[in-house]
Amino acid sequence: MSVLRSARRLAALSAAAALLAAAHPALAQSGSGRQPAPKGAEVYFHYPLDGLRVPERFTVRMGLKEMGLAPAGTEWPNTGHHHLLINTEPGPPDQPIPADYNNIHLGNGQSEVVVTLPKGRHTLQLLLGDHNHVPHDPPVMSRKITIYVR
Ligand SMILES: [Cu+2]
Repeated sequence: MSVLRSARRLAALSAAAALLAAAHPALAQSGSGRQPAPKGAEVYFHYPLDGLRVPERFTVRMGLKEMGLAPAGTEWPNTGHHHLLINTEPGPPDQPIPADYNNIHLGNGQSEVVVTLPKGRHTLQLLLGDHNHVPHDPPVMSRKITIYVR
């Protein structure tokens, strides 16, 4: 997808989210300024699992309980999109998750992503973000796993 098309799509999604928020005041953010996470919400790895040896190119598969996936920019209760944190720590929970080589946004609502990593030890962690890429309250986050690329 071209950058322009992406920008147009984002603008359209943001406009849709604004309309939804206007039509449904209950969708407004919680007192913390962050979207509330429902009780029992959990994000986890289907693959790889902690301690696994993997090839340089592999697919990370994610699971989510008690919440749904939505594209970034779509404000809808109890939804979010996945972020894969590679060899990094989560930032402050009230700040948007950065977008860089260590923080992969699955902004179309995907539940899997192909990654290529150099040989050696790496850590992976999942963190759900809301329509604005901000973690929920409390954050919906997996534990950090270690994998070995061979
Ligand atoms: Cu994001």
